[in-house]
Amino acid sequence: MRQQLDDLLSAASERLAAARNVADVEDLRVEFLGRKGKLTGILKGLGRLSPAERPLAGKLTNEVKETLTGKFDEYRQRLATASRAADLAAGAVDVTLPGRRAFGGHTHPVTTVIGDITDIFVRLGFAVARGPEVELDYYNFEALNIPADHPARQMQDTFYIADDVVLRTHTSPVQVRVMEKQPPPVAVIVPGKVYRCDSDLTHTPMFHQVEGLLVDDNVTFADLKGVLSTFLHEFFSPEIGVRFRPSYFPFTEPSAEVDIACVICGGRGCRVCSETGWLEVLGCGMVDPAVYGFVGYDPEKVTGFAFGMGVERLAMLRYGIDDLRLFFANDLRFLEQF
Ligand code: 2NM
Repeated sequence: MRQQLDDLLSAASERLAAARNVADVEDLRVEFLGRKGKLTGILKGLGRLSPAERPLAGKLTNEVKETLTGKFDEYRQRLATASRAADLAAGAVDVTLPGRRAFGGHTHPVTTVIGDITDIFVRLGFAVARGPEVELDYYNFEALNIPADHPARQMQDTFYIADDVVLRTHTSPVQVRVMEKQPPPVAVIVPGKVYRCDSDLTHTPMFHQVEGLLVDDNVTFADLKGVLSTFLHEFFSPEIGVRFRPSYFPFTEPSAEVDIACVICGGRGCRVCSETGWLEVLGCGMVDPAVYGFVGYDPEKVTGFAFGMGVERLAMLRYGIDDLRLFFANDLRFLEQF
């Protein structure tokens, strides 16, 4: 009996030492201490002993049972702790590993150029005005002295929303709205999206403009030339050549277009400037007195100049971009260069 119990104890100890996890320990507990287990088998044999032997044998059996129960508890505890430590180690973060670079956004070059243009005019004393992109025919055309039979009104240039509602084809209607609301003096620039029913290599149906307007008493064409030359020298370079050419717009008289010396060839002539040495960058003029009539200004008392420029065109010249469509393709390989 004693030998049996000693064998059982050493067998259980040996097997426990080889247990790899809590489940192994539980299997062994069932095998040794369970209702059909090995110790129960020995206990059942107690009945065959003489009444004199029984008390000691019972005591020994109970001692072994307690010893084993304690050992099982100890191993269960130890393996559970080890398993938890292994889980934690497996899921641990190595704070010494190099980090993954966060994806950073970029300002779109068109946005950058609008900001730069705006900054220059704000420093010259202009305020920034904005207005609706869906505009009444009256503000987009009528009040700008563009009569109903003017070619710019044609369906092929203008997106019509209704008979008298259009997507604005320029930001000038905002200047009209500003003049309607406030008496002179006025000095505003209007950056924003404009829309024309036009799409090819050099035209997109939506593009960006910055237009400007300055009205006061005694504003002259010399003021126009001074402000716009200053702007171009700040935007491109203080050395760049600038020239004014007579032109025509329905809302200005006289009107002019402004060229800068070609940014590619410096004026000698190349493919970009069509061998002329010059690049057109602005339209401008003295506001036609007819426009003042629409907004309630007295053309006998005030004069002013206005101008407009295409943002994508200026961005192309500044950054040496030869394809307008790159601005709208949203290809990160292009955008990340700015
Ligand atoms: C241009 C060229 C010339 C212009 C005129 C006006 C307004 F509202 F005052 F009449 N706003 N913008 C203007 C004048 C725009 O863009 C090429």
